[in-house]
Amino acid sequence: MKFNTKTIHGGQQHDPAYGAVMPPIYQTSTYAQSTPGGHKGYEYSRTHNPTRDALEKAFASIEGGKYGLAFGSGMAAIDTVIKLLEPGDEVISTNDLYGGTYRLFTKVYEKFGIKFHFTGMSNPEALRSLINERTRLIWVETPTNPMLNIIDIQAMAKLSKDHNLLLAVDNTFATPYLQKPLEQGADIVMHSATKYLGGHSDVIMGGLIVNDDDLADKLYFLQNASGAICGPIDSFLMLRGIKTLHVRMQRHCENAHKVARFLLNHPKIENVYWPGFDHHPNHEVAKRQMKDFGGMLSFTTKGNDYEEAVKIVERLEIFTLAESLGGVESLAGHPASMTHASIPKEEREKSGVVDSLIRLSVGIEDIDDLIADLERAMQ
Ligand code: P1T
Repeated sequence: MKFNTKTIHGGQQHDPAYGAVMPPIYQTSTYAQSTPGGHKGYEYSRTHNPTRDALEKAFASIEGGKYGLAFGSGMAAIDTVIKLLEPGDEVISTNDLYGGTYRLFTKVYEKFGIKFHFTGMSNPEALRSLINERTRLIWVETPTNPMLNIIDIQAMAKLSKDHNLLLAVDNTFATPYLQKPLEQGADIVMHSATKYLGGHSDVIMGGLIVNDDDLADKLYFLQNASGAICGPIDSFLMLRGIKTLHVRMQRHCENAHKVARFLLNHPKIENVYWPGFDHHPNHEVAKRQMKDFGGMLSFTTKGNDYEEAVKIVERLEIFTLAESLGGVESLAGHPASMTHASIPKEEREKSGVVDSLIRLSVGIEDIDDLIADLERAMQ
């Protein structure tokens, strides 16, 4: 089955009870048993729920993996991965990453004795010096949030295999429409499904997809033991969103391409970060690894002027000033004060998250309206 068919049918079957084409919303916490342990495969909805099961199969299908797990948020999914580790273990992570992930690593898990090394990953060989006998996991976000750096998944997979480490890839920005990390050697794919997978800014959800049986068992155990699952209505909405992923992504990419070119030529703009440019430092990796360049981009204004950046985002009318990304509607964000405020200024500026940085999630509206909105906001 090709990807554009998997988004609609992957892992799905018509409901055996009445033939419903969409998996019904099984809004139930528990299931009747005829005798203790005598049930029809479902005991309690933290452990399993038919609507969530359908979604988990869809997650696995679109990522080309064997097992999918759905969580109450992207952060809950990341949290579950880190719970695979023991005190004293070490993680090497991208230094340019979602502020909430940085916060979870440094403010929650360092306290439990896990050590995190944050580093640029454009040269995978340079990472070897950070690896020691306690290193367990490499955490990669690609494209990175918000600087749109591209990390070579195959090179990271080779490095992790050489040292017997797990490689986890946060595939939120790219989605499996653009890249499939498991096929490139990753062990775990993670999603903030809140974003492109859901696609309509109406659900908070996370996902994990893996191939390895033993790893899947450990993650299912943690999902049930900790309980950060998502409910049946959200599972249904997510299934509905995924059905149009390929069509939406195609238009997100087309529109972002045009917005990136418009910004590049604008006199008020200093830098535009978008992996589709020939001059982007990781353009060649992006071309090899991704089908297209995605719907996200960031830019800075001339003179790194904070006031100017704030004025621009306030003046936008079609782009909504808001946290999040990946919905059909265009959003603009100011990472330094919003999504990445939990990273100390000194740290975030090292990876380019300066005060004038604006991040755009380019939606699927008419491109002429989007460009006109940006033009007006920058006058
Ligand atoms: O918000 P949640 O579903 O819990 O997902 C967290 C998360 C994880 N990984 C990446 C790459 C993300 O971008 C996010 C959430 N990001 C935003 C809310 C944002 O505006 O960047």
